[in-house]
Amino acid sequence: MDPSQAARAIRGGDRRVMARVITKLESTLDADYVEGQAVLESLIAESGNAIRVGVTGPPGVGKSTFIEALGLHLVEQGKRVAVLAVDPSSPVTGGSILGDKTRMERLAVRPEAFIRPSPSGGSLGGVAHRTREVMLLCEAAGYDIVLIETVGIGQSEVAVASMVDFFLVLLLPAGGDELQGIKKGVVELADALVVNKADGEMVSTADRTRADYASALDLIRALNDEWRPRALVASALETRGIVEAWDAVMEHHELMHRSGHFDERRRGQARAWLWKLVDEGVARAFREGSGMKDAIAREEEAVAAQKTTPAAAARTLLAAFEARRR
Ligand SMILES: Nc1nc2c(ncn2[C@@H]2O[C@H](COP(=O)(O)OP(=O)(O)OP(=O)(O)O)[C@@H](O)[C@H]2O)c(=O)[nH]1
Ligand SMILES: [Mg+2]
Repeated sequence: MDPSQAARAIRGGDRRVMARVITKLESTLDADYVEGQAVLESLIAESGNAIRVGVTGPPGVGKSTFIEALGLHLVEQGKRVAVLAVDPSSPVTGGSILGDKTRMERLAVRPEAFIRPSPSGGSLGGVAHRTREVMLLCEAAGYDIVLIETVGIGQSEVAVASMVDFFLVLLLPAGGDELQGIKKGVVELADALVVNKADGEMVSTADRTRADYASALDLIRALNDEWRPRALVASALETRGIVEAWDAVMEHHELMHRSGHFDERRRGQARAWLWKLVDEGVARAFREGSGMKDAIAREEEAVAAQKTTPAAAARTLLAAFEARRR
């Protein structure tokens, strides 16, 4: 694959080439990955123009249904929408956590939409990293909005929050005033909480739940003073509350642009990503360096047997690493 030719095709909206490059970026073969990177590098200047929205929430809350309804709303507005997923493999089953049930069939048939499931296998770090690169590719291909689905357990929502402009957390209507199934940390990341499945018998429960979350949000200091995270209700199934949720995204977007926080957040995210890659590279070089494996085994054993302190062992290993680099 010639990188500049592939880049041209992607700019021109060639989805077949795009899918091929994404497969390369997701490949565990170094040679393929490098090829994919070469294409991404020639497109990087054209990335960054989409509005990036993360959607998280517990399994089955309706993330895919919500994203499909939102995506359809956006394509009706003449927007081009890319949908990506960050799905860490389950440590228990080894399989993916996000259900395969919803394939967003109505959105998938729209030529204005591009839907890409999560890269399979690999660590969360690896999966999130690939999704980030695919997002940039989608932007260079002219998609106006990138929606990223991730399941609201473990660290995946933190990974997604660190790559989007707006982080939307879906929740279920809860009985009484219990704020069930949500960790404080996730609420702190949220730019909006949406109580989904506000339909049928659940309408009034959903309204109450929304009010409870709204008061909970009042107690948590906003990330910055300009934006106060919203609590909303929706029925993804009946396509209600979708427009209101999108209005919140747009309002947030305009506010962030006016204040300069938009660029600040993006620059901070890009810098953090750079350092994550550097840290990973250094850690790999450290562990795989010649002679390091034996030294590491030795020091690990010494620490386990309380023959040395972890600090002293770390010093020894770092000195060994330094020495072999000179
Ligand atoms: N009543 C009702 N059901 C809904 C709503 N949104 C989604 N559902 C249903 O809830 C089930 C799960 O929906 P999904 O969209 O697959 O949920 P998800 O959060 O993407 O699920 P995972 O990806 O498996 O975590 C499906 O049977 C949907 O039809 C809603 O607003 N109201
Ligand atoms: Mg889903």
